[in-house]
Formats: sequence, structure tokens, C-alpha cells
Amino acid sequence: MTDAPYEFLTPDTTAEYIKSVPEIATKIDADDIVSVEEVGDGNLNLVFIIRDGAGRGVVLKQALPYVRLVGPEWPMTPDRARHEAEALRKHAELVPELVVDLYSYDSSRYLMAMEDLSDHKVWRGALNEGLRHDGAAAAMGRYVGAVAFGTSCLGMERHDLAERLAASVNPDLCIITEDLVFTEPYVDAGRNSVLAANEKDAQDLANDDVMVSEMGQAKWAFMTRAEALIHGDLHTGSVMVKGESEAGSGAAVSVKAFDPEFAFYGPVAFDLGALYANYLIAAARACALGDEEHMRWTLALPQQTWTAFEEEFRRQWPNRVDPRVYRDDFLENSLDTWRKEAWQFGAAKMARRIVGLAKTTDIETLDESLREGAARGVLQAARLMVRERHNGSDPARLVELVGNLLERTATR
Ligand code: SR1
Ligand code: MG
Repeated sequence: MTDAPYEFLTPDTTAEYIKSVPEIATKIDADDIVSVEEVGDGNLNLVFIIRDGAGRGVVLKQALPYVRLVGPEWPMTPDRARHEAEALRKHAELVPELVVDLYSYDSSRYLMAMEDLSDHKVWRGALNEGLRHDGAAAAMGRYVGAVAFGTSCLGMERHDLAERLAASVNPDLCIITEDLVFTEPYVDAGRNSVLAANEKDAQDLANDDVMVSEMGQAKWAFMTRAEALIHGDLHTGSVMVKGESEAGSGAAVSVKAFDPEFAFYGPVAFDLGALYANYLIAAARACALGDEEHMRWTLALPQQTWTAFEEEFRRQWPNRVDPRVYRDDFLENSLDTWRKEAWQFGAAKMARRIVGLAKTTDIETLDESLREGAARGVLQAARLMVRERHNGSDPARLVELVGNLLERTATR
């Protein structure tokens, strides 16, 4: 489905556009633009960073009516930009310091203006460089916890919730996830690819009855459980981090989620699983490169995210809108369910990034000889996680379970 044609931004039209929108005209001097950079390295959109002579900047992001990664032959509703803008606004009501600041949304051109975070790094890139941002995983756990509580029936009045839920139905983007994350790694639709050396690993994954059965459960949860307005694509490429040192490492002084175009009312643990998966993929890279220290650091991140998530959710719990039947047993059951589901969704996200469309630079930029073992390790870790989650879902267990496996499968 493509919506009506609309004007696409070009480097030459950004200044004129900025002048026409009062919310951004004050953020930057459109008569003194010194650079316009197209930096859209995601799979879907156009992204420009515009700077003026005084060093101020804004980001303009426009949804194209197709999937950029593939081209116009894969049409995709640009209304995803509205979902992104609405999720950013709602999430910013809850944790403004953990979300990129949205200045304006233009529904006629599916175009957002937002703060320039050029003094931050995309977390995936930082992880690939071996940089550490202590506290970033906890910040994202707190973000997921605040969103889980604040956008659910625990944190919202029922009419507001129903209206928000209805407006958040995001079928085209959800279908991408249903297909690419939960289905195609097991039933190839012609979009899968792996190194020749990993073909048997991909076959073993697709033939793994336990894994496929777990993916059926996970897909069902994704398609039916409207728990909260989740981010929907919370991988490390959807997080910006700023370290305390110039080099960009050390304690994270700022951590911001962005790019929630896949947002919808879905299962809370899906966002946790996305984070876990991408931490473990970063660990596979570090292991392949023989960077034991960075591997250990990344393997500890799931636990940091979970702990902060749980703390935030428990902190909010006394404020629930209607405590009549949502008693403490409900809290404990919910946390138990999400703790376990985070492993399952994490496994789904790991397998898709190795076998399916839209892979990660963590693995893809490795030399082929190293990539073979890293890819194998991630796939085997996913298969182990769907089994082991039933034996204890404390994410601290992932350190040894996944760490040992990655060491065994490495081809360095
Ligand atoms: C066709 S879009 C491919 C992927 O890019 C996004 O980041 C989502 O993860 C999606 O699955
Ligand atoms: Mg994205």
C-alpha cells in the first residue's frame, strides 16, 4: 500500500522547509546553513542532519513510501512516521531524558524534525568499536519499565488507553516483524542468506522443532498481547549514547532511544528481548575478535537491563490506576512471565539477524573466516536460550551459557 505522492526532501530544500515550520525555525539559522548531510543508514527512511554557522543542528527524518533497503518494489506505508512521532511524544511524557526530543511532525509529508544528537554515537557503532558506556543498558531497562507501566492499563485511564491503542495499530510494520523475525528464519521466503559455511547452521535452525514451536508461541504473543505501547524495534541501532570522555567511552552521561516507527500495543518483553539479542550479538563479535574483556562486558548487559526494568516497574507499581484486582500477585506473575519471555524474544531476534533480511554490522563487518563462527554461535545461542529459559530465566545465567557457547564456536 502506498499513500498519495508527496514531496521528498533533498539537501537543497531543507533550508526552505526549516523556515516554513515555526517549531524548528528557532532551533537553527536557516539563512546560515553550513552543512546538510544525509545519514540514513537504517533500512527505511531519509535522514538529514542540518547545521548552521553557529554550530546548531536539527535532524529531519522523512518516511519514504517504500522500504529503502530494498527499493520501490517493496512499498511501505509512510504513515509509520506518525507512529514514530506519536510514540516519541507519549514516551517523552514518561521519561523525557531517555528519548530523542521531537520538535515537530508534518503529517502531509511524513516528516519529523528532532534534536541533533551528533555529540552522541549510535550504540551499535560504539559497541562495534569496543567502547563501553556503563549505565546505558540500565537506562534502556528503565525506559522499557517506564513505558511498560505508563502506557498500560496500570498507568492510563481506560478511555485514553482505548483511544491510544486504536490509534497505535500499525499493521504494515508489525507484518514486517511477524515475517522477518518469527517466520522467515524457519520458512525461507527467498530473503534469507548466510555464508556457505553457515548453510548447515541455518538448516539446523529451521529443522529445530523446539525452536520453531517456541517461535509459534512468541509470534502469537506478539500478535495478540496488547500490553503496552512498546518501541517495537529496540536494537542497539535504535539507541544513542554519549560517554563522559571525549573518546566517547566511560560512563554514559546521556542515553536516548529513537526510531520507534514499529511502535504498537504489544508484549512488553519484546523490547527487552531486542536489547538482549543485540547485546549478545555484540558479544559474539567481541569473541570473534578475541576481545575477552569486551565480550564479558557485553554479556553482562542483559542483567543490567532487566534489573533496571524491574526496579522501575516496581517503583511505579504503587501508582497503578486501579489496584482493586491488580494486587501484588499480579505484579510478581507479570515479572516472572516477562523475565522468561525476554529470553524467547531475544532468541527470535538473534536468529533473524543471522539468517534473514536486515543483518547487523556487528557480524557482517567481520572477516568471513571470523563471521562463520560468530554466526554459528549466535544461532546456537538462540536455540539454547529457548530451551534454557524454562530452567531459570535470571539473565545472569546468560553470561556463562552464551559466553561458553561463543567460545566453543569461534573460528578465530
Ligand atoms: C524491511 S525492514 C527490516 C528491519 O529493519 C528494521 O530495523 C526492523 O528491525 C526490520 O525488521
Ligand atoms: Mg529502525
